[in-house]
Amino acid sequence: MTRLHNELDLDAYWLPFTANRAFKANPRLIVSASGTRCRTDDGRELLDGMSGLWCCNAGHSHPRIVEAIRRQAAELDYAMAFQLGHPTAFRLAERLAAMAPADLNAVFFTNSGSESVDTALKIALAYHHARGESSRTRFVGRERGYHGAGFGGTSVGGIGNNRKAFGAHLPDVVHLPQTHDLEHQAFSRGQPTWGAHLADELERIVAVNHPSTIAAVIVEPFAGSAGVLVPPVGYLERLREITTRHGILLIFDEVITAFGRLGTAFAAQRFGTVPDIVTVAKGITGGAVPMGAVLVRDEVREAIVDAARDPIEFFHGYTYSGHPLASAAAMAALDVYEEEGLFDRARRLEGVLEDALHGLADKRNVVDIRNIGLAGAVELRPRNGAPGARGGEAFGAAFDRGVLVRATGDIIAVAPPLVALEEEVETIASVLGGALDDLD
Ligand code: PXG
Repeated sequence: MTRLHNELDLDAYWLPFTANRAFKANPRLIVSASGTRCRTDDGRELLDGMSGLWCCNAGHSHPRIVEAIRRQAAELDYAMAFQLGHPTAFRLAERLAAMAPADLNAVFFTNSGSESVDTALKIALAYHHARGESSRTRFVGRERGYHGAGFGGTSVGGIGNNRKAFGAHLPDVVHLPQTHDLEHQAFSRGQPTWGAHLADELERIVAVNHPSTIAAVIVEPFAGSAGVLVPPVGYLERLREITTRHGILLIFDEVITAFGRLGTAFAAQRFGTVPDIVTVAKGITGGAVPMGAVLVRDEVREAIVDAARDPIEFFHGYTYSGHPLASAAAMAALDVYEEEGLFDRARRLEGVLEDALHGLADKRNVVDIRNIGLAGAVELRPRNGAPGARGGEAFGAAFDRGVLVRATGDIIAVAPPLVALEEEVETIASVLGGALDDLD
């Protein structure tokens, strides 16, 4: 079969977060997908070990979601988003609020994780402003955190490569230390027992800067992009305790962790820790239509709304906030999660993934394996003088053997769709193991 890309001019499309020159020399194209499988332009079938990119939690092109989008597109493609609404967005907001823990009852819609993060940061600033604490403008992020590609998210993010070309970013950001430690945590199953004390660094940051300057702390419950860095037992609880004590808002960036990745609707439920603001995207629609949302506790919204002198209480939003197609896709995705019991299923598959991944411990160059929920990572020793090369080659070798994983430097991440069969979860790990055997 001729490869589709032979007929394509690859020049104009500038791919995101991609080695464009290498890609265009050896393009990999997906032309269709269904359930846990994707098909390439040269007719090969791949098992999707990454749920798209942490988003297709219900598998690809779930008929229920496809039909909901189709019907919504025919009925109402778009309704003005400012000073006007449409029913599906209200239903979705109500449903998300009901799924969320505690009083995370206000839902602000966006179109991506990056927009959710920027929105959450602005809500935090507006909250303190409304309460007469305008000096609280500083944000605390974390080393190796990823919060999207907006200026806000890049600023609180802790990945040097994502920041180096873009100047000063938000002026007032401090970073907590990251939580992963090979010496104390290597080959942990689930949450490592060592490391809760790393949250105490927040006390030092608060003391040095004074609480009255700090608006919010933002962390991913587990860091996804950096390679599945699992929070130590007690760590998130301690962040909650310190932030509460100092009047600082706690934001959980749940773009990856919400909608079943951890066997619960939100990581906040899995870890028994309720933040003030939660950002989501990705799995909210099962990846079928772009959408994000920010869930906000009653007190935070009320402070902003009650203090407003303008009729418009919060000067922020997007043309496509609560877009009808996205809202319809999200309602259908939530139906699928519920009716197919996918969050419980993720919980059941967690042990299967854990055993399968940790079975790779003796493979060459493996320095760590870690997992939580339906996510895991295998960390490889970097090749001398060529960091990231081994990870990239592992991705390529797994692809050639029929499984999609994700390489971030020398860390291989996997996050199977929640609909995956036990055998498929095992296949993802065994194929990755075979790929590792291919590498020097
Ligand atoms: N926050 C978190 C925690 C994320 O993981 C974003 C925000 C930004 O979302 P958008 O929708 O704007 O991309 C993300 C995105 C990877 C990978 O390789 C992870 C993401 C995106 C692309 C690749 O792990 N997460």
